[in-house]
Amino acid sequence: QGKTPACEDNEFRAYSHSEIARDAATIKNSVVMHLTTTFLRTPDSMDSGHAYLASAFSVRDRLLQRWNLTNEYHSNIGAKTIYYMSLEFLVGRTFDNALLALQLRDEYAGVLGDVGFRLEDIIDEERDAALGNGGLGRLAACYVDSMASSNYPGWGYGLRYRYGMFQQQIINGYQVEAPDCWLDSPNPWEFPRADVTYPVKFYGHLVRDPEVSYRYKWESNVVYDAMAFDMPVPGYGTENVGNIRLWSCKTNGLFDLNKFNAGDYQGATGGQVAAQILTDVLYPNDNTNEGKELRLRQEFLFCSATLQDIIARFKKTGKPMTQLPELAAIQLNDTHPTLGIPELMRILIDEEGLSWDEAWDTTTKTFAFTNHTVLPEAMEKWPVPMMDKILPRHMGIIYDINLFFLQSVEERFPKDRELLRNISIIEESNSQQVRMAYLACVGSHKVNGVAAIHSDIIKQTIFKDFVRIQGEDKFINKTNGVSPRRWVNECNPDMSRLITEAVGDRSWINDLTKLKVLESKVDDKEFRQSWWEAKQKNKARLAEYILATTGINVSPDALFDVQVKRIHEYKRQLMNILGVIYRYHRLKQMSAAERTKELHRVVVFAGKAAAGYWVAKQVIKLINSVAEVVNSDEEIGDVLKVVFIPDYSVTAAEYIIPASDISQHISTAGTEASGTSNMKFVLNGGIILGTVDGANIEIGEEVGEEQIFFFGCLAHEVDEFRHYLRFHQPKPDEALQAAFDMIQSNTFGDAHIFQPLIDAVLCGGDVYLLTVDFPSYVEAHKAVEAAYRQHDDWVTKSILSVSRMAKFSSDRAVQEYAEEIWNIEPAPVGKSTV
Ligand code: OX2
Repeated sequence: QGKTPACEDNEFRAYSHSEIARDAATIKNSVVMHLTTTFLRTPDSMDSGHAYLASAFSVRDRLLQRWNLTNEYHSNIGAKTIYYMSLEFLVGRTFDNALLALQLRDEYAGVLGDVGFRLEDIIDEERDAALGNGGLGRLAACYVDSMASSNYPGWGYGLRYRYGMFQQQIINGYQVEAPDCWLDSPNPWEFPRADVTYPVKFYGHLVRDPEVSYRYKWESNVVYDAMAFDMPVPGYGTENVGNIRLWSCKTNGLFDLNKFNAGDYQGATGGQVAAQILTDVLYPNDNTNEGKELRLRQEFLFCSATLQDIIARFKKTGKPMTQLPELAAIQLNDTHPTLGIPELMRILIDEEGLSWDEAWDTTTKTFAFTNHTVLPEAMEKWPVPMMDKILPRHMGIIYDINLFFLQSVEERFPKDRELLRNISIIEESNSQQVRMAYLACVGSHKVNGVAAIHSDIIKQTIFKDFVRIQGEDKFINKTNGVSPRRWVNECNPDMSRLITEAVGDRSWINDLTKLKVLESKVDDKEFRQSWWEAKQKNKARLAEYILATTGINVSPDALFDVQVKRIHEYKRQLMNILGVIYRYHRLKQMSAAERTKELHRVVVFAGKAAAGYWVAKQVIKLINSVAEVVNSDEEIGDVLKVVFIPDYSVTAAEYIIPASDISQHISTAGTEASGTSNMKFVLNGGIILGTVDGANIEIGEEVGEEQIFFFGCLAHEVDEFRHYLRFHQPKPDEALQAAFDMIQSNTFGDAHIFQPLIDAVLCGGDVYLLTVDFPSYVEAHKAVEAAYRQHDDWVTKSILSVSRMAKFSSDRAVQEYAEEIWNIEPAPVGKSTV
């Protein structure tokens, strides 16, 4: 490789620093240039797919300039950087987001309009980057968005899955999974970095250092190369552009020419297949841990490449390794990247020659850990024999971390064997298991939950003993937030325009405290009318989307009642559909005259079930079966419609959320750590019907209790109810019994299919407390209906809610992390562009 000469050519430099050109002629020129030279098309043969690609590449050129400058600037000033490690980034689309960030949307709409395309149609050509399951992955995407927009030097690190979240088809009412081949067409939003590649070892054996007993050489000939792909993260209102670095396994060098020459064609590619599978698929599990060996190998490939990269960058500063925490903070997004802790220890001790104590001090000062769940089925544990086979060096390091930790505890709490057993990183079960949450906790200087109630619960449950040992201060709360860029400005243009008018400028997009001024508009007749119309327009847009995706016609004049999220027993979509069935039952009992007085309602569901989660898939079938019967019941007509929108995604959410009147967040109290769509719905002028759980509670505190419909038992009551129901037959109230009866009389098809769902409630201990909460759930729906009929009061609730939602911006959340955990400061590369 040639050396890099200092750049003395000022024209070169000047170009790389030039302003973004905004005039139509330059934009047109660059779109045509990409159309003809990048895609070998002519303007006459341009379809909307190529119009998208050519425009996206043209926008990308403009973004790249800023991207380069940002990276150059941050490394020049030696800025401390936050590395957000996450196995999931649920980014969605980038084109519109980039246009808005660069404030080029009107310009591109004009240029495309001149050649007969609507910008909305062009935007629709982009495929989602769906490298995540749900809230956890979308949170990671919102946080890198906030880092970029708030000028924090920050990178996301993740895996570049060849197949993202599966595509959900609904066939005969059942979910059917199809692969998500999102990379089939060119992806303008990623940059292959062939020169950024690291070897990652697996298996092998250890050779002890003759001089230092805890230092080893790890030898193995199973080595894979992880190569970086960078995705730009456009900052809004700033010239900063952030980065998500995703690793992909390289396969080219693994082709076995000797086997090929000997005619063994399958054998020749065997090594490639083994490598490729490492970054082929996202495990489609939300809040569950499958304990699959391939998943462990994915996690390690990710952690090893990331840590090597962070260290390579740090070493360029020439500083001693013990100063790493002064320049790098690493946040673990749940336990999935926890192997980063032993991997950093290995690099520092075995390769950099640090002592154990120096390495441990450096590691714990660098890492911090976010916990996102208390569900036992989600807790990552790896069998010791599996870990020992695949990662022998890391298993040894984990044993030592545990040993020193337990020794330090024993000094303070002598002879408390039970305490030692409870906090040990190694669980002494039938086959020993590594408890990843404990490893993450011990190896980090801060541990946080994602909403106030959740942060309290983890201190009282899984980390109770750790709080006692390591002190209260280590365990903190960081309530989640969502990006106002994507979740208001991008997805709800009409409401955004109204807010901009009320605020006087667009500054609210980077500062949600500005929403306060809406409160002064609450009595302004014209404003209220426009507010209502914006919602109606969004509902009409969703009605079109529903028609296109399901063939069902719904009226925007009905109340839109929405529950969209992963299908999970704890989220209780079953309770929702049972409520719908009860409503249907009541409507059927009424006279036609009585029915005309009923409020019209469209109940919208969407969400994916993990492919192996049978109960969740039966719930989808039940929803679709109910929809089929209700929607074709002529007596019922528009009074009740039930819709299951297939293939829920970030893009689908951008249509659905702004159109909701009421949205349901109805998890059994204490089970939903935070929830983030609840924030998005309220920020878009919708009202919540929810349990006293997760971030619902804090939303209620902010918007005021008039603006939210709570029901159900409280988190501290749950254990007692569950205990009671384990030994006593659950007693459904009349309403719930009516719903069960309707299912059991084959109203929605063969009742046998659904009997297991009923049995889980009546014979399985009703773990999610449907029988306990159903009566208050039905009451809460009545209250919603009465409130919606008071049209004026409803608009007031909607405006007041939005005006009080500042807390739930991811900008606030990221700022708190930056100040209280990462100790980093904003470093704007240029001037503000708002
Ligand atoms: C989710 C949680 O279930 C959800 O409550 C939370 O809002 C989100 O993470 C972001 O914090 N997998 N997904 C989650 O946790 C796990 C584990």
